[in-house]
Amino acid sequence: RQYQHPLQQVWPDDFVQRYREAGYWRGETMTAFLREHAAQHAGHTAIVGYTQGVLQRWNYAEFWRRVETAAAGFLALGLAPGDRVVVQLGNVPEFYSVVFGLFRAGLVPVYALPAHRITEIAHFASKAEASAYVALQQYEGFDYRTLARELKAARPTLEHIVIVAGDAGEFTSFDAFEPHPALLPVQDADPQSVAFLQISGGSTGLSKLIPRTHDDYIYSFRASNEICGITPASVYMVALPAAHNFPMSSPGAFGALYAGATVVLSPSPSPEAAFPLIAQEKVDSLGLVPPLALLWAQAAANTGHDLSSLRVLQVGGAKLTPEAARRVIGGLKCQLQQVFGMAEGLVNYTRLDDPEETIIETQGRPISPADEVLVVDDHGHPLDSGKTGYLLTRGPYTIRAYHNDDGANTRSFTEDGFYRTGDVVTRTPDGYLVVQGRATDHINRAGEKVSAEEIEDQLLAHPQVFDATVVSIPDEYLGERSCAFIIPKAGETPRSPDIKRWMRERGVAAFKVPDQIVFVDSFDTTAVGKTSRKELRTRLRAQLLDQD
Ligand code: J2J
Repeated sequence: RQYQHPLQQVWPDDFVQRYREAGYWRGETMTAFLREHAAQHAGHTAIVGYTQGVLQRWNYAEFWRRVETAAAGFLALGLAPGDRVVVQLGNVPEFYSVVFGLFRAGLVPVYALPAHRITEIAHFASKAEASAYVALQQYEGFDYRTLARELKAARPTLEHIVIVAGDAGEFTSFDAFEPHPALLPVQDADPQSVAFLQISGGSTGLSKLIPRTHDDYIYSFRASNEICGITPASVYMVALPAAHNFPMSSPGAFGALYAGATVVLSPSPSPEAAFPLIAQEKVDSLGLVPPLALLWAQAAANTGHDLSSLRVLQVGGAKLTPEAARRVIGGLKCQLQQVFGMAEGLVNYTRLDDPEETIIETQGRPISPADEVLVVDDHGHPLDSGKTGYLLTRGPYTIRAYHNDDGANTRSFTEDGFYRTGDVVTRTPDGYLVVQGRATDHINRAGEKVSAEEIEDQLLAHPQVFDATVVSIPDEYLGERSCAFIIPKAGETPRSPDIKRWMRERGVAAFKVPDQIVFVDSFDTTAVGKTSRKELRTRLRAQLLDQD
């Protein structure tokens, strides 16, 4: 196979040439544009956000100074260019000084979410063969030094643990990093090398790692800026978790920083946290998942905060139904933009000047003329527009392989390099996509994707569980929620709160704990052995919905 060097780009040579010649890949790096902004408009505000309750405001010069200090600090620990570093930070300005510091040092961040716990973090550390872990001392009431200790015990080869803000305890303190200009690399990274590893929604089993290169990722947010109207005067809010691909790159904080605009971090996506910041900083664009957009539309109707600076509200991560789209438009008096994207690459947007019907009824069209989109049937044969099928894609910012995962690569990519998105879509004659559902069994819980298989595996480890099948069911607020059907072992009568608590205590992200548990004697009376898990999930889901 061609994926010998997992940290190098894996597009075949003819595609590399094509994407360069077309000007999509320009040989830019994640650090060059920041350095330039620091020189050209040093005093312009780059980042505003809270660290442990204290509001910080960094201009581009200050931000760049912090990036260089971070870079030198990581290198002074003995980390070497190319080393992977698991980063678990919340919506704090340091999220950006850490990750850009890692880019500046030629180190490769692996983005974890604040909700992840030891099970997920240990998995990322192994898959990435990480040398270091960076976390906040505490965030949303959780002390990450506890997790760091468990990680150290589970992964003795992980050498460095760096704690940001607060008492680092026995670990290295990020706040104590000092500038060492002599340690910094003279040259920026190779634009075609992997800049970071993003995590997949995990449609089957554990999350996979997504290698994104400087060239491909920069193209995706540079082009997004144009589509979303981001200029140096823009003020973009990160309301979803900063590590998510959506608020990072569509156009996200990275797009905003590339444009030389201002990024405002909301400590939480709730209207109570975000509305005062929108009013104070005159935020003009941001992205939300559908349940939050609906909540915001409701809250906006009777808020005392001035939201008139809002120009564009982007909604994505899960399907926004036409009815919900109308409610969002009615509640928030700004332009709605639907975004259908994925951390693996392809992002679709409705355009700001599209007719309202397109904005309400579709999930947009691809960023790039070079995005190849196929809608295929069960046998992989391409279908005409108007027909519903599986979405396959390939293009200048869609990966060709996961990092260090041959099994997933065989399943998830076609022979000719198309990524199997797992989404079921219809394409309109003018190239817009309407998401109809998906082929893979995951629960899209308010934009957080949880693999049914991963939860089932967790549940099977419980001493009272004989078998478990997890399905998604519609939820008024979350869009979908998870329901676990459990067959207890003979003679056992487990209780659902105990199982949920047991799962949390095992150290998995809270959003993976089943929302609902139904105990059953058996899954079916007929031919269980011959039924696939997938069919079983479909059947159990239907039975449950019938009862309602
Ligand atoms: C239906 N399903 C959607 C939408 C994503 C921008 C926006 C979102 C993501 C993201 C992202 C959807 N309607 N509007 O990375 O840059 C579901 C699909 C898709 C999966 C990807 C971005 N928008 N989805 O959500 O990697 O099933 O990325 O394949 O988290 O979310 O999830 P994720």
